[in-house]
Amino acid sequence: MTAYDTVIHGGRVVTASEVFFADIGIRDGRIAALAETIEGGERRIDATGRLVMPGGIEGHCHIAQESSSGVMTADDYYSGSVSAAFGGNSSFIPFAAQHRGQSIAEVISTYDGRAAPHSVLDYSYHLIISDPTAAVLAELPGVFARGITSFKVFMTYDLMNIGDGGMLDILTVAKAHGALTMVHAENNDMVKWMNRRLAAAGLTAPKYHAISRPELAEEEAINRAVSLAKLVDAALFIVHVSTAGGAEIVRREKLAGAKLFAETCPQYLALTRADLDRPGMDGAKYICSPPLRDTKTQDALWRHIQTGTFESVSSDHAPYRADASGKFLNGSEVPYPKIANGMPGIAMRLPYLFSEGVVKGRITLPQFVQLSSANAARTFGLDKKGAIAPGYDADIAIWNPAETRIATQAAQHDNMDYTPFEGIEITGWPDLVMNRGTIVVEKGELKAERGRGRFVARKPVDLTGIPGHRAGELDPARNFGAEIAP
Ligand code: DUC
Ligand code: ZN
Ligand code: ZN
Repeated sequence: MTAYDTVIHGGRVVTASEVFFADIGIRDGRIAALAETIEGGERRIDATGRLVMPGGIEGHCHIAQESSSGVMTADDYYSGSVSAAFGGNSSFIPFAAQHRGQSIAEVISTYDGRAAPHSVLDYSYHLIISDPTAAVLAELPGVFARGITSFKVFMTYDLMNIGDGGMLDILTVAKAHGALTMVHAENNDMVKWMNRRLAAAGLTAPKYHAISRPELAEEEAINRAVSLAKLVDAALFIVHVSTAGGAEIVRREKLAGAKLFAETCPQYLALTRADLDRPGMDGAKYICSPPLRDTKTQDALWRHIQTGTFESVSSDHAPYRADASGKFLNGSEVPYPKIANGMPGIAMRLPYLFSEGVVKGRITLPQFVQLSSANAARTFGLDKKGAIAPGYDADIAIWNPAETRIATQAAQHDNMDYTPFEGIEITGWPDLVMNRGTIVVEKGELKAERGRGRFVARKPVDLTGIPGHRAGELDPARNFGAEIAP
């Protein structure tokens, strides 16, 4: 009987802080040993010439989710998790979305039914709250107890926008339980005002989508969201930051001590609003919110990635096919506001970040690990993932850093009919991906069974070392002694 089920040997291990040669011994789905040389193992995997890294944790993706206007994503938990695995991820956290009038219990049970029988990877959910009634707020402690410790709210879209008061209510409950509130920050009225002006001028082609959602709409909303969170000293995560101005606010407020986290996404680094002006209705494929910006913004976002403004680079995989099931559910020649919002990218996130980040010398290998998994583990409370260390889940991706391939839709494993990354040359691809010691993908082949992934109960957000903000008006020492109950 050998001490290890699997030994990965000869590879260069990358953690969030070091790069070193080591062998890894895996037993019962966990990393059991890390040493210069490990003998034995029922199975030995030769990683010579390869990088051995924590499997990616995809912290922002939409899987088997209806949008507020009723469009279902093309990917379910099977195709979504398979596609994620081919892109170097060992786990993912899609959203469980409440639509108005639904109880949270109903939402969670719906997504359990969608995920458990199908996912090939471990998963959790961020809960989207669109209707924070007293009854819904009262359900949240039970959700935290189950290990769903983060949720997303919207400041835009009429059917999702919960208003500033709703946000304060949610932030307050979240703070009481150590949960993290994630926010889509765009000023709803600015966008609606732009939509009316553009419609009145007959400017409804896909390219005007980018114009309709100004940079200032994001900047204003980020500033407001941070102010709301600071008032109650709650933790806040700004999703899909797409502007230099928004990133600057994040940087400034982090420095000032706010309990603030943020991400950007590959599409804001790889594409620009010029892509929305492709011939015919092809630009519809590039409609996402916040919208694509420009090359100057790309440079600024890279600098923020390099200098630590963002915890993660996430895909915001929101797959709607370019047909009547997705983008064109409302017709093929409709004005941009009627075109489904979002693009796929769950399998391209890490190869793109590796190629443009590590290979081009913009970030180090440990930074890649931080941005792809380690920080997500800490922020979203996955305390056994995101590291290569004894006791952690054997969630491991073995990468060939030298392999160059052109990205094509034909090579994707999602249910989509296009990739926005078509034709981009990528150097560095995952060869093998494992989740809790089980090989999920190896040499371009799926090896894992449908439904093997497990729900992961998450811990509260780790706020160690973050001072926070005490608003004077809520501090009994400075507000005439008023105790304002949460
Ligand atoms: N927000 C997202 O996070 N994804 C898709 C569309 C949106 O508005
Ligand atoms: Zn969003
Ligand atoms: Zn999203």
